[in-house]
Amino acid sequence: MQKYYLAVDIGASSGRHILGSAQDGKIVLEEIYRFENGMVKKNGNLCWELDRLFVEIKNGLKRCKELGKIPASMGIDTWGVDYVLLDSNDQILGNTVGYRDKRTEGMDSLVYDIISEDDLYQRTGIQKQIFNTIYQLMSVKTKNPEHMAAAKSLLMIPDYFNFLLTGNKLQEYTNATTGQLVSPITKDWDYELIEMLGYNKDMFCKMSTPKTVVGNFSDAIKAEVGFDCEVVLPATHDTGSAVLSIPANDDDYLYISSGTWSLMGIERMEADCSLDSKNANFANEGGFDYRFRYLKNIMGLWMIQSVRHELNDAYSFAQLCDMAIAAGDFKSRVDVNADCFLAPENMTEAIKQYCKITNQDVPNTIGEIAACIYNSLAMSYANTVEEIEKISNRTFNRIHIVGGGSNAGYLNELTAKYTKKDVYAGPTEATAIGNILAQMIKANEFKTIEEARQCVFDSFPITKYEF
Ligand code: LFR
Repeated sequence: MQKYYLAVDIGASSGRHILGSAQDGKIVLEEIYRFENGMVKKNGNLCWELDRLFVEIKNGLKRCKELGKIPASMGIDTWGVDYVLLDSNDQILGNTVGYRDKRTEGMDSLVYDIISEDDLYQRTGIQKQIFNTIYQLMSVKTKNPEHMAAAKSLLMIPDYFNFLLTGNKLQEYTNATTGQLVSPITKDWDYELIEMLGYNKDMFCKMSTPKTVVGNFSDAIKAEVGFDCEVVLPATHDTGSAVLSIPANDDDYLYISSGTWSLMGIERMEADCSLDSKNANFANEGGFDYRFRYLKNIMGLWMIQSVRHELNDAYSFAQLCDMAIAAGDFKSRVDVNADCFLAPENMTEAIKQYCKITNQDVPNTIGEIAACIYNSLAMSYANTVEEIEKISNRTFNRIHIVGGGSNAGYLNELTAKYTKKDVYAGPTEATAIGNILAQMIKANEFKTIEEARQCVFDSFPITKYEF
């Protein structure tokens, strides 16, 4: 009988249930369920709808049952940095605030009053992002101290869903590292740092690595979805799963995990927590088998996704690319990583405003806006390549782009052009594949990461864009 592994992969804009199986030496995927995601305004905060997302997770499980394809195991991955605090009755304290909310404004300086920015980087190796868990918790400590005092557990989002499925509370390592509270040396919570910051130390759960079994479904979930299943930890940070599925076994490449964000970097066995690395704003995120993901967050497709929404989703991404190509001569560029693009009221206006204050031509047509975004993104990739090559003191031959954004042919062409490197695009479902690979490695379908990555290479189309 065919053995299935289920990936529940929830990104910032959508979630999906994907069944994976090994057939004739290849991985075969079947998407069986998809749902929307996004942050919504609730009592003035941008929040995730975690209750609805959990209903969607169960809906997708019921779909497995309907199809008669009961997975041998399942794993959940999501974005990083966000979490819930649970009280003594395991109820969520406060709003389920998401990372684009403005509550973290000014929280960096409160953190740096306690520990200098340099020391913080040397301890954690994590890139400063104003939305990191460390700054979110400073906002809770200062604005809702009663929540921090009452909190019995802090669970990152995938860990929370795993808890709802199984009743067990574990903290998965790769997702935890995104928060800037984990030591790359001990690979555990940095309790000394946590105490210095005055955060409730007791709420942090036991650190567990990918391949750990969280548990089986609780009786209530079994009854509701109609079957039992073992819940296994993949790299629950979506980017961690995406990086596991890069179809290469040498180290002569950089990768971009391309989606709402573009995460560009390399894989490393040791963390680089030097000040040079800090000043270039790189992160050493924890990866599968303790391989570090040395990378930078680049604003990514969020900008074009936002512009598309502002046009009432009237155009497909392919159409927007075509308009950008037609406006190819438009020369204005923006710093895609500028704070003003993180959560503007209106992205189109934010881009126009940026061009205006930097004395560049203001984009007027949709094509000009799109050309400005795509070219600026590719330019940012090229700058990042330069920085990584300088810091690591070596050069890289090519770039692998994985994830949904690897479909954007025009952006891939621009990436090859600006970085002067060959680009290999695909697989598009990298995150779900990485999630499934972790489960397959756990089940001994693959002995090593290398075997698993070779199988990704053999199983999915990869398109080359020559520089
Ligand atoms: C990508 C991602 C990034 C993280 C950002 C916010 O989906 O997980 O890696 O920096 O979302 O959590």
